[in-house]
Amino acid sequence: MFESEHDRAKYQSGDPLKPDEVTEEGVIISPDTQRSERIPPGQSRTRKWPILHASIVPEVPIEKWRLKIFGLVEREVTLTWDDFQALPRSKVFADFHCVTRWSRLSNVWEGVATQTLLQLAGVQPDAKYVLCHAYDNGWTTNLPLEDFLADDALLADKHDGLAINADHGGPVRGMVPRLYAWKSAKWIRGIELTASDKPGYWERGGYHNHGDPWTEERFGY
Ligand SMILES: Nc1nc2c(c(=O)[nH]1)N[C@H]1C(S)=C(S)[C@@H](COP(=O)(O)O)O[C@H]1N2
Ligand SMILES: [Mo]
Repeated sequence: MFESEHDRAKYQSGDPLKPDEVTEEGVIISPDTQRSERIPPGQSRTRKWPILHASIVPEVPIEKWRLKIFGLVEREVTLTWDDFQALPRSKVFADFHCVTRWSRLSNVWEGVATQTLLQLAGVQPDAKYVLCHAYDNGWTTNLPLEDFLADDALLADKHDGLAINADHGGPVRGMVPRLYAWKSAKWIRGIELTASDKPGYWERGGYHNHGDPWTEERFGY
């Protein structure tokens, strides 16, 4: 039933952990996990962790990994792996909803809050949108700055206590739990702040520009 040790480790055999069962101090609880019905309309729970992406799995060695924060910032910032690891850490308990109709509940993501990263660079007043750039052939996704800066949004290097592997976007992936999963860039390498909205890879391909799973913003505008 399992193709790899990773699949076995990530399989959820029991009921999903409830937000009030998270006992660890300081974990941010994504508010959508506190809804009486946690699974958005048209979705169903997966116990596995499916792997989904548009093209390749880029191999990004930690020594070569860089994160650039640019565009409408006060100071352009380029972080190395060591720089990223030295930042204050954030831990988030959240559900994860893919527009192809699976939802993986009760994930614990660990990394650096998007708020922390944008404080480093400073946000210019006319910045309103974010375009996330990834290592897989220039893949991008766009979202409003406000959604990117949600309290439960982060750049994660760990999932449920283990390093995020290359298939799932390691060394570092974006995680914006309140939007459909394509807004969470795997293999993230750049955060670009812009004044006007620039549609990303799947947004140009017909996916919804915003992607709220609760109102089924799946396709089109
Ligand atoms: N860089 C990049 N990020 C991406 C994608 C992609 O193709 N490239 N696919 C998105 C989609 S559609 C989903 S459902 C999730 C899947 O994440 P997972 O493979 O870890 O489950 O990654 C998202 N982030
Ligand atoms: Mo997806």
